[in-house]
Amino acid sequence: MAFELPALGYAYDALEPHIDARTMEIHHTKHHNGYTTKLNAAIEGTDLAGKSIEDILTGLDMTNGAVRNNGGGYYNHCLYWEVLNPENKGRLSGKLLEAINAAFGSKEEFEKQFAAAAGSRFGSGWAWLCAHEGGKVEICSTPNQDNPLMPGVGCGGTPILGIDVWEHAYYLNYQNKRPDYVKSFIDIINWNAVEKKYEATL
Ligand code: MN3
Repeated sequence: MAFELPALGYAYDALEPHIDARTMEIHHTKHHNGYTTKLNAAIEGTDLAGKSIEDILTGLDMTNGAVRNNGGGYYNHCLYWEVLNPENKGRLSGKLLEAINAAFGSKEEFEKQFAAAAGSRFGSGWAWLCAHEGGKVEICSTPNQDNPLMPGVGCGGTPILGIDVWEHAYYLNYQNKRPDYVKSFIDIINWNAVEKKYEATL
């Protein structure tokens, strides 16, 4: 079974004005599609074919550049689309709110630290909120298409929220103003989806 580019759960223009439709369309149909196609080509005929993406990433040989870059790119973007949705703006509750309060003191302080991690990632990469065994949450960041599931990368937890800070994620609308994009991203986090991912790790 080859990996497939997932459909978005919303229209390309659904996140405007935070993220513009053209950026979303190119990001999904060109970038994510490219990672998906190249991942499939990289694993075809190898013992990785047929494994879940999580198994591929957690057991990854980090010297395998094609699977590292394209497997990471495939997984990371699947998560990115899922954690965005303008309609769930601001609703963070339940066990995840408790874990965020325990780790950061408040949702506002979490947002500050998450924005700082995204803003200070030099060049291309991602910032993450990860859940560890026992329910503790932590922020980390990774370069390129690396992912905390990969061995020796990031904070080693399960990513439940991720922001893409590659320029292709924001440059058409925000140019060099990454902090403005990060702020907009935080405003449209689908907290219901993030909570579900968190609760699945407990
Ligand atoms: Mn991207």
